[in-house]
Amino acid sequence: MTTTETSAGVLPVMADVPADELRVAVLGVGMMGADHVARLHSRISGARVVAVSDAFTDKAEQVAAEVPGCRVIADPLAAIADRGVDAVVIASPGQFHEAQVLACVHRGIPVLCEKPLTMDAESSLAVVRAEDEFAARTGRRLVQVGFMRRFDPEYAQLRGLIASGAIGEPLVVHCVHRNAAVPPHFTSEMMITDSVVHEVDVARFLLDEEIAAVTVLRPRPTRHAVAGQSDPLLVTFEMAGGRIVDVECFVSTGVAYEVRTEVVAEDGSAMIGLDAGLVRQTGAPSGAIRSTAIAPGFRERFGRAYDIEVQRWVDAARRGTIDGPGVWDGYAASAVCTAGVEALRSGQRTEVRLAQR
Ligand code: ISE
Repeated sequence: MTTTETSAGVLPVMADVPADELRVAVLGVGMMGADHVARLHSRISGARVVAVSDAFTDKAEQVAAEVPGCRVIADPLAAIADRGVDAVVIASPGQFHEAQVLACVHRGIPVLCEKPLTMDAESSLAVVRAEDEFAARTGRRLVQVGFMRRFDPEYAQLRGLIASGAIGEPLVVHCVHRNAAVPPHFTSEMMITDSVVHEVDVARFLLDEEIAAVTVLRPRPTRHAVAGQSDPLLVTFEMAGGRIVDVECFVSTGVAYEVRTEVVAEDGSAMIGLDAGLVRQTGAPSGAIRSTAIAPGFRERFGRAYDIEVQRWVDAARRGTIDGPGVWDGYAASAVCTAGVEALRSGQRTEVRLAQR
């Protein structure tokens, strides 16, 4: 067997993989992981999926069969340790992230971890400390967190507009986060940790400051809410500099996938997420209407963002580093969601406790 020198040391080269191609293992091939395998296989250059791992072996085998040369490695930690793997995408359930991300850091290989980084602020901080220690020794970062909205052209444009000063100082941000439906196990807590978490990252990304406190209001629930759960929720973030971000999170609208963000600033405002592609006018039985299509789900709405995110991650990983939100962003999101769940339960304004870096 031939070998090659990489950031991780001397690795065996698989016969059918070009020497400079990043050999990726994808852990967890449910909806998101299978999507990433297909993306890496068909649309991303410079990388190849060489291994997949999933608790459901049948599913792993089915996904692997679509990618020539891809193996199934049953144990995800064995996949991370495998000398034929240069980098890892983690799309497994959140409770496994901590051990898997730490194993990547200990082996010194780049990893793209879907949110959440870990299940709570304390364990996310442990990952921050482990990667900081690696970075102090090597000067490189390894962990990128899958906040894909940062790569969406509309969010990037909105951030650029704020940074240009053209609309003046931002004061208030309004966020709408609506899903057509969620599975029956989806609780109000998950609305914070799974859905609002994206708005946490958006607020920090657009305004470039931390969130200091969270308040959660429970309006009258829709009759379509998962039994016993509060849906919609109204969440406010008080930013460290005094700006306010409000989020309407409504996950059983029965309509489609709607994610909008409006920044209200001193000299104007700007909004994204209108799905205003083709505007159609038709005569309908009850009168003429003007309509546009709405993305049915997050994979359609953010498909381009995922492609850009993964291509940039691959390009950076081939240099042994990352190019996107890192461990601190993952930790800050965990800390805000911890405060958010507390605020949901208590009905009280809850301060976010961030550690020193
Ligand atoms: C899901 O996990 C996502 O990440 C979607 O972007 C979000 O809209 C949805 O509410 C979450 O459940």
